[in-house]
Parts: sequence; C-alpha cells; structure tokens
Amino acid sequence: MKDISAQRPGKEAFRADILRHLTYTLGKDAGHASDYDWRMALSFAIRDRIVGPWFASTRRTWAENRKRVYYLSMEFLIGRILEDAAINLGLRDLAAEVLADLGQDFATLAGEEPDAALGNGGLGRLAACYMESMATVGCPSYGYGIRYEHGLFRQRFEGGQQVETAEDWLKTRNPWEFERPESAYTIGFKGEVAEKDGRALWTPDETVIASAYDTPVVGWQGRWANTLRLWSAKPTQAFDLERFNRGDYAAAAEPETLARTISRVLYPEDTTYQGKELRLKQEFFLTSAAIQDILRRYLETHTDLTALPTHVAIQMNDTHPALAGPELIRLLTDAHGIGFEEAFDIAQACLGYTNHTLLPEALERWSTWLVGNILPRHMQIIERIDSLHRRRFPNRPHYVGIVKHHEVRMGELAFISAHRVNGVSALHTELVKERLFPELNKLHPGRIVNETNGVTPRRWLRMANPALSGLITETIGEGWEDHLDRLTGLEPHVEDKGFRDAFAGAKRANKVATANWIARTTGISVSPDALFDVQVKRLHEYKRQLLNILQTVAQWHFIRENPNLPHVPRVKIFGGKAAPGYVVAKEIIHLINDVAAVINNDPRTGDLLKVVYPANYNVSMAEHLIPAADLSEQISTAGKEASGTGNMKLSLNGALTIGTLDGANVEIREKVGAENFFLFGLTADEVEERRKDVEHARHAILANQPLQDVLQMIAEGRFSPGQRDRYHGIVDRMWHHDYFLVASDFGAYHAEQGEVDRSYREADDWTRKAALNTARMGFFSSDRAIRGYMEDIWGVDSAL
Ligand code: BZD
Repeated sequence: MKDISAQRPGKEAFRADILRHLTYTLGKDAGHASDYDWRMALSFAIRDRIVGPWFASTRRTWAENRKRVYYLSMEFLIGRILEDAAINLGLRDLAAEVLADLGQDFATLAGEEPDAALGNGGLGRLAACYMESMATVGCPSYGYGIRYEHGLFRQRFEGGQQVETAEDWLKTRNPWEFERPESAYTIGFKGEVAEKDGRALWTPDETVIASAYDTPVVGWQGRWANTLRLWSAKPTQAFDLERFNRGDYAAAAEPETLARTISRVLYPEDTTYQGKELRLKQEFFLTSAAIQDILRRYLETHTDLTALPTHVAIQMNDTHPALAGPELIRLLTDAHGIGFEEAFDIAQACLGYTNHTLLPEALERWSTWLVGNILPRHMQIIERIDSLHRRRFPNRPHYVGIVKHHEVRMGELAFISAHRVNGVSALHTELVKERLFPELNKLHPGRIVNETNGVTPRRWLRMANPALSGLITETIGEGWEDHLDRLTGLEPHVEDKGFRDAFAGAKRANKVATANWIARTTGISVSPDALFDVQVKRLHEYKRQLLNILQTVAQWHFIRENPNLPHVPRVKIFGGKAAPGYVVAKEIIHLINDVAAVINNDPRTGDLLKVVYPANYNVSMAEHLIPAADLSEQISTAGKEASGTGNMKLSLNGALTIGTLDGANVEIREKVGAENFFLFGLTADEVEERRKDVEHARHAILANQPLQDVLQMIAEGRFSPGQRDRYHGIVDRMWHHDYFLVASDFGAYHAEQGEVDRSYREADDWTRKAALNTARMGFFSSDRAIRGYMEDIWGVDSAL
C-alpha cells in the first residue's frame, strides 16, 4: 500500500491550484470571486488530485487483465461529493487551512454544493456506499446509472402538508463529471423483428442516443478509484431546420424533447410499482447502454465471448435493470451469432440479482402487451428463457415461470437469469427463500445467498461526526476507517469514566449544533439536554411513522395528566418524503405536523416534549441529524423492512435503537448486545399469525386505554381545529384496516419507550450503552459487505 502523504500537495502548491482554477477555469479574479466561484475552484483543485489514482487504477486493470464488476442501478443517492472526496484524499484539513488564508470558509463552501439526489432512499444510498467501498477495497468496477436532469423532488410543507417542487442539481456546473461524447450508443424501441440469414433482425422505429458522463469515485486514502458512468439521453435525429425555417418552432424541437424525456426525471415512487411506459423505457435505456458498453470494452482486448464470465460480473440492483439478461442474450445471439442456450448460460454466469423488497406492491410486473410493443425482440427472448427453464426443469410446479397472466414478472426473470440471488439481511434472505421464491429456491438450491447491507464509515462516521471520530482516533489510533472491526478496541475504554465523559461530550456537542440548526431551519427551540429521538427515512405505512406519532400523543397526554411526575424531556425528530401519489403517507405527514403544532405550543408540556419535522430530508440532512441522535427509531412491522441502513448509521454514531425484530435490526441487536437495544413487538411469524384474527386491531385498541384516548383525541379534531374530520380516514383505518399492525404493537412500544426514559435518566449508564453500540458496529461497514459480494457472487480479487 502506498502512503498518500507522499503525494499530498504542500500548502503552497494547493493554494496555487485553487487560484489557477479561479483564474483560468472560472475566469474570476480573487477580489471579485463569489462563494460559487471559490467552491468551483476548490472542487476542481480536488478533482485534479483524483485523476492520478483514477488513471493508475484503470491502467492497472487493463494491464493485469482483471475481472471487472459492473453495478447496474437506476439510482445512486450520492449527496455531496466535495468534502467526502477531500477526506478520502487526506486533503480536508489542508484545504480548510488554505481557504482560511484566502479569507474563505471550507464548511460554508462545501455546504453550498447541491446534493446529487439521484435516488429515493435506501436502495439508492446503498449503491452510493458500495461505489465508495469498491474503490476503498480495490475492486475494479464501474457503476452504471442514469444522469437524471432532475433528482428526487424537493419537499416543502404548506399548512403541514407536503408540497413537491422540481429539483435542479444541474442548474449550476457539476465539477465532478467528465463528458464523454465519444462513448455513445443507440438505444432502440418498438419496431419489427424479421429474420435474416437465420438470425433475428430487430429494426426499432424509435431510437435515442445514450451519451456517457463519468464521475471518478475515489476510495479511502486515494489508493484506488473507479468510475460512475451515468447516461444522458440525446436525440438521434438532427434538429429539423426545414420545419424551423417554416416557422414551426415547437415541432422542430419535438424529437429533441421526446428523446431527452428519458433521462429527465427520477421516478419518485420507492415502494409501489407503477406500470408506466416511460419507466420501462428508462430501465431499458440504462440497461442497453450498459451492456453495449461492457461488450465494447471486453472486445477491445478479447475475442472469445464464451469467456465473458471470467472477466465480467454484472450486478442488478433490484429488478429495475433485469432486462440485462435478455439484452445480453440478444447481443450475443443476434449480433455475434452465438446459439441461444449458450448465450443464456454465458449471461447467467455473469449476472447477479439483489432483491430489496418482499412487499407484493413493489414487485415489478410489466404487461406482455407493453413489453411486446416497446421491446418486441426482448419479449421473444423472455419467452424463450421461460421455455428453456421449463425444459431444463420439467418437474417444477406448472405455475413457476416468468410470464404469467399476460405479465412479465421481473423478479422471476432476474432470478432465472442470474447465477446468484441475494437478500440484504439474514432475516430478509430467509424470507426471500421461504415466501418470495419458495419453488425457485427448491429448483436452484444454493443460488440464494445473504449479503447483509453495510454503510461507508468514511461518510457516515469520519465525515459526518468529526467530534466522535476524533475521540476514536485518540483512543485506538488511526486506521479504523477502513478496518471498522477495530472499533472493538474501544470496548476496554468504555469502563473508563474519562472516556465515557469524552464520548458524552462529543454527543452533547453534536446535539448543541443540531439544536442551533433546528432553531435556524424550523424556528423551534429545543434543549440539547433533552433526549433526541430520531426517525428519518421514507414515509411508508410499513415503516410506521404513525406508530411513533400516536405514541408521542399518548406521552403528551400522560405528561399533562401527571404534571408532578419527573418526566424525561424529549425531542421527537422526524424526517422523510412521501411518494407524491401516496395519499395515506401524505396524510401521516400532515398529522405529524399538526400534532407538532399543538404540542410545541403547549405551555403545560413546554421543553418536556417537542416535535420537529424539518422539510426536505436528504443525504446532507442525514449527515447533520444522525450524529446528534440518542435514540434510533427502527419500528417497521416485522417481515417488511428488507434490511434498513439508517439503523446502522445511527447505532454506529452512538444512538441506541428502539426496534422490532426486522431486517438488519436482528443482526444489530446480536452484535451490540440485547442489553443495549430496546426491543419490542411481534416477530415476522407472529405478524402472520395475528393477521388471521380479522378483528386484531379492534381487540388491540380495546385492550389499550392510552391508544383509545389518542384515537379519540384525533377523531375529535384536537389536532385539526376547524376541520374535525381531517383524520377520520386514519382513525377509521386504525380500527378496520390496520394491515401494518400499529394497534397490535402499540402497547409494547409504549411500554418500551418507558424503559427508554428510565435508562436515559441513568446518564452515565446510557453513555456506556451508546459507546458499546459504536464499539460493536464494525461488522456493518460496506467494505465487509463488498468483500462478501466479491467472494460469494462476483469471483473478483482485490487489486490492492
Ligand atoms: O433498500 C430499500 C429497503 O426498503 C431497505 O430495507 C434496504 O435497506 C434498502 C437497501 O437494501 N429499498 C428501497 O429503497 N427501494 C427503493 O427505493 C425503490 C425504488 C424504486 C422502485 C422500488 C423501490
């Protein structure tokens, strides 16, 4: 391993780099440069330092003829890049110093970078963590995605209700990307399939160009760098000058507009599936561009396509890129003359599929009519894959297959096209085997494997939490950032009161900063002495923000009824967006904001209870909130959250979890110790059992007086003065259609929150538990996860 301090520029050289970019790249003189100009100059100076490791990595991969991993994802939820890249290059403090000399503030400039929000939630953020870890562990790889012009919408609250506006991250220059006009592919849609010389000949009647933009991704200490290649859609037809000259301006621009639509916006639906034509086109656009690029690169140095799996691993991030199988088979057969079965076997040996959900409403299915219309050749190939599979496994039950009831099931397509299928936590993987693909699992034993998710400690601890990171380095030395298991070295220190005080001090400093930030952004004043209780994630019924806010109301009521008891002050912090079309989730947001308005203005409860919901939760907001959290809410209905990754970030930063036995919570609890985790609620099996009682909700409500009181208050319009019936829908669903078992888990949750209060009173003991959480979370580094994929799925060695 090379020491990057040798390559690190001196202060003078770095200062000269920034000033040179200010002058020659931005065309500004230091006396007149704006924050924007300084940020750009700084970003270019940092980017310059990535190029060296990036070229070196690429050259090594070519020279050593290494196997490459291609990570195909419709989403990469990156956030800001500047500080992350600076930290990985060891330039963060130097940059801050140089800027200070120039009269500029690093944090201010870095804070002005827009988030690259090319994703919805966990799935997209996981792809970003994995890109950073693949660079850190030296796994030669490319990420392939779409360069959406508009990322995830911005959220505002109006009268407590979510309002969405378009996000515009490319309005200003993106200093991290390199345009690659020479890397462009034609992507076809629709048209006819004929036969010529014994091969299928597809003649699309719509085409667009996929044009590449490359962003280098540098790993820890700049030891390795990979490429994130995002595709932008451009028209194939030249501008129609004749129409323009006739004065028909709109029509002249039409082909351009149509083509560009494909990479215009990120679909904001995260958990429900919608059979939209544009979405299918986006999925094929990404997939076809990626597969064409992969084959082009392979054929530059190889001739034998049957050896493709020795050199290429392709990972499908959920089913969104599941056309990778059919597209690869199409090119191998129609363009390269390989027989169908052999092409299928080659494709399968290259492909892996990661499943991220069991929710039936999230599983992609496309009507055979739509697929046949948009992708006629792929529809034929899908049917041939289906019949090949039937032929090879004649004993399978008749209902197992890809095409069923005139729909293409993308889960089955991805499963059958891949040599490995993985779940994202131990529990989830078992449920994928037992509930999602029981028959396919029997036919293909050993194909389903587990790769428990992880998060990158560089962004989520080192960068987001400098106070705690500093203490960790002081205590166990450097090197934990890429050997996160070393955090166990903190354990002996947890018994040292001095260490605990320092740990509590770091948390307290983060809470003070967050309290100030909350005051600035929401106008609500909160005390840093209160327990900071955080639930940040997408709004969804299964994640049960509703359970949290109902319990909050119960607690508020309890404090009012018992003013003389000693109560533990709490700040309930919510963050998250609802899909624009998800009416119930939006009602829950409205309710949280309405409850907040009442509670925050109640002089009888005052600082004992506050509810804050800052709008527009995103990666950057997560970086603010997570280090300040005392309590992490991971309260999904058991069996519904595939893994969760926010749960990992919070616990790593010394928050204690209150949670159900769902997703990776199970493994987190095992690692941190049951005594350092607040467990409640039904298990996945008990959930299934409880649903058999059609009156489970009514029984649970009638058995719990606090819950009855809460529902009564909401029904009476206590939180919606002037519109009593605003939440009748929510209350009615609680009684009659409580699919996610909020009522059944309420009692246990409410009681466990009492335990949380009792523990928090024992401040020093709480700190001991928090520190043990940090010390024992090393397993959840995305470096460990990536090494698992390399070994179990990709068959790739580290180049380092
Ligand atoms: O993936 C999430 C799961 O819900 C989490 O439990 C898990 O931790 C993460 C990472 O494995 N799934 C998503 O985030 N899914 C989506 O965002 C999504 C997006 C488009 C379409 C369907 C789902």
